[in-house]
Amino acid sequence: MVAQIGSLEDLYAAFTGLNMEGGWHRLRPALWREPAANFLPAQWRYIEVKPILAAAGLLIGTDKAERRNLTMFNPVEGNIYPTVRTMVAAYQLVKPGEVARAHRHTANALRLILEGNGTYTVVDGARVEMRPGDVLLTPNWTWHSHDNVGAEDCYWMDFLDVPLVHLLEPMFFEPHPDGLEKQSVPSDGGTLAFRWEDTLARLEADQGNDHADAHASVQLGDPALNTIRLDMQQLDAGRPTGVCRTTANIIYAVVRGSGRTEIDGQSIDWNFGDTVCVPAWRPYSHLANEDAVLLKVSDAPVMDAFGWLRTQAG
Ligand code: 1HN
Repeated sequence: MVAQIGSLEDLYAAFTGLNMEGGWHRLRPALWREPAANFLPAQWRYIEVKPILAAAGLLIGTDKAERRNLTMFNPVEGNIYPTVRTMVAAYQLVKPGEVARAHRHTANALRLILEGNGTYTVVDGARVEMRPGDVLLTPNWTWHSHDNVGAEDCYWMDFLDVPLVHLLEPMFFEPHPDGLEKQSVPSDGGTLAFRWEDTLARLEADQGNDHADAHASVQLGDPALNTIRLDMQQLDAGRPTGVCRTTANIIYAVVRGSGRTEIDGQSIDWNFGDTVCVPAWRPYSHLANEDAVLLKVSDAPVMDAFGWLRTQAG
């Protein structure tokens, strides 16, 4: 057989049907000098999403929807799920009297509460109140359900590493056999809860410190989850940040205030509750037009674990 391959033409013809290719003449190279732009800078406005989620609240009950949420998919061609390569962001509504049943999955998750009091999340039997500005973690394989015993609609944002789990394949998911955990004990959430008032106090204490992409910045957890790093960041009105880029993929949530983020030549104006994504290696800078707080959700721990975290600050 080998004896018959006497020319390059023969050689390439010999690959046919064998699922192999010569490393020297790929259609698309396997290696390139620096991260290529693929996922797009993008934004979702809470003011547009909220009425649609409210409508879903009238049309779909938590009896029918395991979770009543809207997931944000990046507009890059061919994509139908991730917000950035490794993470997905969603908006969720739980109305008074409703329960989002208990389940667990290998994907790590966290929530940022936007509006509404009187909702509790139960994480591995710990019943934790969720209040606006709070960040609550549900790590890999922890049971979690959410129930609204108050009088207000509760809106929040979810962030999960589901797309990373899709890429690496270790997906397991299990609905709770009883629908809800039978026993739960009231809890302040311990290391799974970051309270808004505590975060604000920490930001206040960080005033005057310089950060590449914020005027004050505190990390929630260290890191919050094995795959996700969280930083709550303050931007002072009228003071632009420097231009940064990082191999980490970032999703921002607007917790307070309004402003504009420049991402790789694109301007994105944002307000309370908006989602803004900054895919890997895109240069970005922020300028708040009123004092603002952003939650920065990134996959930096994944990059860091493998020696791939590179960050440039200008
Ligand atoms: C999920 O399990 C929750 O438990 C929220 O509240 C959002 C988005 C994608 C996949 C699973 C939750 C989710 C999710």
